[in-house]
Amino acid sequence: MATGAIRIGVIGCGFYAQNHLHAWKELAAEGAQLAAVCDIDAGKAEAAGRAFGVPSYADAAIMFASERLDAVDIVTRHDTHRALCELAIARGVATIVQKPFAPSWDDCVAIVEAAEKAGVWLAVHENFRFQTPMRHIRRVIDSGAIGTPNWARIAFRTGFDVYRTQPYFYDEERLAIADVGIHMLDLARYFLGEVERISCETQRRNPKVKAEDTATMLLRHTSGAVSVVECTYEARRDPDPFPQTLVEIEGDKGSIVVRPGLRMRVTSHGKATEEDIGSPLRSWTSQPWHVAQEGAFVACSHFLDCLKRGVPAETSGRDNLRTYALVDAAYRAAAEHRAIVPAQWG
Ligand code: 89Y
Repeated sequence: MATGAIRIGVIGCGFYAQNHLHAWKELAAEGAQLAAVCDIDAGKAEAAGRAFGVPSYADAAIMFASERLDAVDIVTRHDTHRALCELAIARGVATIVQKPFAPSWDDCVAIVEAAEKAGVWLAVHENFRFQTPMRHIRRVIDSGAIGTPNWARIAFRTGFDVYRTQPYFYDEERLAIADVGIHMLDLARYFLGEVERISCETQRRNPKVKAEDTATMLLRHTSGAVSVVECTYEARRDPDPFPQTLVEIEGDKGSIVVRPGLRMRVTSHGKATEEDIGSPLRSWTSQPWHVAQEGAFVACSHFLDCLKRGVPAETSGRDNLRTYALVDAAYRAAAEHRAIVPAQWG
């Protein structure tokens, strides 16, 4: 890839994109250069352009024609992802796209195929696995302290008003699994490996919401491990851990238990230790969102490092198809009342 700074255009300047914009700005020290911003809402684009001192556009095609970009970070709603990815790929611009990858499996596959055919680097901004607490857990697994992981529970249970900042949630055709369950399923892969089959029960506990707001999933991993993967926006808990993911993993030599407040207790060969694995606050992050915001920062930092080294991202388009297949399989499992084998590609 480029030898100088990596010039990045951000498409989408809404609520979540602010985290990406701050991340790229902070990563200037590592060789990222936020070069331009774009949003179909010209007001949002101009505000971001002013705040971050870069040119702004209301049309992505014009941004591509006017700017020399090494990479684009697409932080729009998923129904726009395929067209925007195809636009970037056709211009040979390395592409990062926010999760969920696209509205359908066929769209995701088409994007991956287009990128591979054109030889364009493609990554999905699937960020929960990049959160500091999740990286800590993975380090403990890799250290061998709990032996071979054979059971896990991965849970995102909150009653935090996510509808205030993401009001489109009310009308989504697919909600809890597609929005946040996708992160939990990606973490299940990250901690326990690939999945052989999945079953799922969904609930709609909030009558104002069109789709499911709660899902309870059961996964059999190819290693033989089993995981229970849960997500809900309708838990009434005190403390409410939003947006923390709580994890329990058992192995043949010990266990890892992460409780609200992100305290991790590791039992290894009969001896228990405890540590704080909370995310640090950055100058632009704030409680309680900092856990998720910092995950977005670490993800961007990972993508930058991969772009500089010319290697695929951990969450490349090809890799993310496996997470997306689990999302699709979970919806099918819930609809058909049976365990489903996730689709495979390539
Ligand atoms: O959209 C979701 C995500 O990806 O992280 C947290 C969130 O904003 C609400 O659950």
